[in-house]
Amino acid sequence: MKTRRITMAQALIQFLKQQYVERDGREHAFFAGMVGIFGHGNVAGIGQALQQNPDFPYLLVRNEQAGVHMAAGFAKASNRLRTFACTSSIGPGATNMITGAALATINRLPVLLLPGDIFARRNVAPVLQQLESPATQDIGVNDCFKPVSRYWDRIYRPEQLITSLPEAMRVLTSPSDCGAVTLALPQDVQAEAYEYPEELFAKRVWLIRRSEPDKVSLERAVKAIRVAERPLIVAGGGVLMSEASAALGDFVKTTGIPVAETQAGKGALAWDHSLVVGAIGATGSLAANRLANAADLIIGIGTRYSDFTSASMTAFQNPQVKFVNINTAEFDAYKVGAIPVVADARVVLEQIGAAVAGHKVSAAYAAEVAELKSNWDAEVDRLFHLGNTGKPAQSEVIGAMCEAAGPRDMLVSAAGSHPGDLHKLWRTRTPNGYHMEYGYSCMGYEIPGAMGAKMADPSREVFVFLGDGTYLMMPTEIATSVQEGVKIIIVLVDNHGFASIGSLSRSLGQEGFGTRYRKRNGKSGQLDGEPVAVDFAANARSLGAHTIKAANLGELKKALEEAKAMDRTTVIVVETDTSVGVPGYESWWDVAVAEVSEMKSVSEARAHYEVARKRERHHL
Ligand SMILES: Cc1ncc(C[n+]2csc(CCOP(=O)(O)OP(=O)(O)O)c2C)c(N)n1
Ligand SMILES: [Mg+2]
Repeated sequence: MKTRRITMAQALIQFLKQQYVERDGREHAFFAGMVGIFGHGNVAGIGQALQQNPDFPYLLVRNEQAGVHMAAGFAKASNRLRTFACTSSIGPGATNMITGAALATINRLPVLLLPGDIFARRNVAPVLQQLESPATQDIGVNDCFKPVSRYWDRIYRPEQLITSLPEAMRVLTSPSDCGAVTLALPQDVQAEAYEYPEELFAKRVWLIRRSEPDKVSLERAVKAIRVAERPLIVAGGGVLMSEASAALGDFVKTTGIPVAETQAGKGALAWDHSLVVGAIGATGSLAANRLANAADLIIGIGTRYSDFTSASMTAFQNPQVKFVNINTAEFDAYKVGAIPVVADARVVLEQIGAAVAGHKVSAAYAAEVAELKSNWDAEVDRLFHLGNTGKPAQSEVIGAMCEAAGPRDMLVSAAGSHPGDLHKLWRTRTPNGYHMEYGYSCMGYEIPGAMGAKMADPSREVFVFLGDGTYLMMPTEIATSVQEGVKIIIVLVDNHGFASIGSLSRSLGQEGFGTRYRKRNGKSGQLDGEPVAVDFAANARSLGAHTIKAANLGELKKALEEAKAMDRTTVIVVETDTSVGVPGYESWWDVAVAEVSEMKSVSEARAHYEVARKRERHHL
C-alpha cells in the first residue's frame, strides 16, 4: 500500500481539497476553502497545513460564530452543493461556533466545523482554556457541539481521520440528514505525523441523490389531489434546495393549485406568478392565510412545519383537511399525519404532474384564488407607498429596496421585525432571491450570511436588511468584507431598540419592558432614561464601509443607487417611523402569557390568549 507521511492536519486539508459533488450531471468542488481564527489550539496544526496549501483559500474572520454563518449563508445560496470548513482554536474560539452549528443544523445546511481540542496526550493538562472535570478526563467544551451537530467525532489518533472523514462527507452531502458536522481536533494530534494511505487523497465525487418516491405512497398522494376541492401547496425550503422551481411551475400550471410560501421557500416561484398567493402562517398574506384556513388538502413540499408556518397549529381549520408531504427527510414527511412521500421534490413533482394530468381545480376555486391574489398585491402596493414625507415606514423601506433590486439580486435577513414584514411584502423574482435565515432567526447572521451568499454568486447584488439591535450584536464582519473584497449593501434600520420584541411585549401586556435602548434613569432606576445614541454611520465607516445616511424615502432611493454603484460594502442608515407597522393577516403565534401576574394588562392579555389557543389543532 502506498502511503504518505504527513500530519493529521495536512491530511485533512489534502482530503478536503479532493471532495467533489455531482447533481444532474454537474460536478464541482464541495469545499470553497476554510474560514476561521487561529489560536494555540489550531495554529500549529491546521494553520501550518493551510499555509502549505495556498490553493485551499483561508479566510480570516473576526468572530468564529460569524465564520460559521458565512459558511451557512454560502451553503444556503448554493442550494447545499458547496460549503466552507470552519477552523477554531480550543475553548472560547470553539464554543463561539456552537450558535453557528445550531443555526446550520436547524436550517439543514452543511457546514464542517473543526474546533481545536485539548491534548489527547493529557500529561500537560489542564492546558490554557481547558474545562476540567473531577469525574472524567474524557470531556471538554467541544462535547457541547453534540446536540447541535448531525455528526460528531473527536480524533484522538491521526488514523481515525481515515474512517471519520467519509462519514462526515456522507452527512454533509445528504439531502435528508445534512447539518453541522463537528470533528474535534486535539491540538497535539493535529501536528502528529502518520503514514496515510494514498487513496485517501484521491478525488472523490459524492452524488447528491435525487431519490425516487415509493409507488404506493405516490398513488395515494395522487388520489388525494384528485379528490381535493380546495388544495393548497405550501412551498418550503426543500423546493429551492432541490432546484424544483420549474417543476413546481409546470405542476401548478396544469393543476391550477395555488402556492403559499414559507420563509425558506419564498421565491420558489416569482411573486407575480398568477398562482403565488404569498407568505403563509403567522407572517402570512391574507390570501394565503384565507386559503389555508379553508383548504381540504395541504401539499407541503420541503417544509418542516415550523410554528410560523402553521400559525402555531391554527392555520388549517377545515375539519376535513388532509396533508400530503413531499420531503427528502422521512422525519418531516411524516409530520401532521400526512401521506408521506419521501423523495426529492423535483422528482416527485414531475411524477405527480404526469399522474394527475388532466385534473384541474374548479373554476370557482380558481376565481377565488385570483381575486385574493389581486387584493393582496394591491395591499402590498399600498404598504410600499404610504406617503410618509419624513421618516419612512419600514414597509416603505422594503418597497424602495424591492424597486432598487434587480431581478436576480438577493435579499438577506434573519431576525427582528423585518423578517415578518419581508415575508409578507418582498417581491422575489428569481429562486434564491430571498435569503431569510428563519430556522434559528439568529441576530448576527445577516452580515456574514450575506457575505457567504455573495461569495456563492458574485454576479448578484446582495441587499441586507438589518435592525439596529442586530447591527450592534455583530457588525465586525464588515471589516472582513473589505478584506476579501466581498461587497454587500446593508440597509440598517435604526428604531432605537427592538421593534419586534417590543411590540410582542406590548401584545403580552408588558409595555415593551426592556426592549428600548435607553439609559438607566436615576429617578426610576429603570432603563427608561435618555436614548442611547449610537452613530451607526461612523461605526460602519470605522470598519471600512462606505456609509450614507438617509432621512427620508427620496434620500433612501438615491442612497440605494449610490450603493449599487459602489465597489465596496456600503451601509445605509435610515431611521424609521415606528408608529406605522405592517399588520397581521388573520393569523397568530403562540407565545405563552403569564398565567398569574401583578399587572392588569398581563391578565387581560392572558384572557385573550386562552381564547386564541382554543383554535390550536392536532393533525393526526
Ligand atoms: C442572537 C439572538 N438573540 C436574541 C434574539 C431575540 N430577538 C429577536 S428580534 C430581536 C430584536 C432585534 O432588534 P433589531 O435588530 O433592532 O430589529 P427590530 O426588532 O427593531 O426590527 C431580539 C432580541 C434573537 N433572535 N437572536
Ligand atoms: Mg431595532
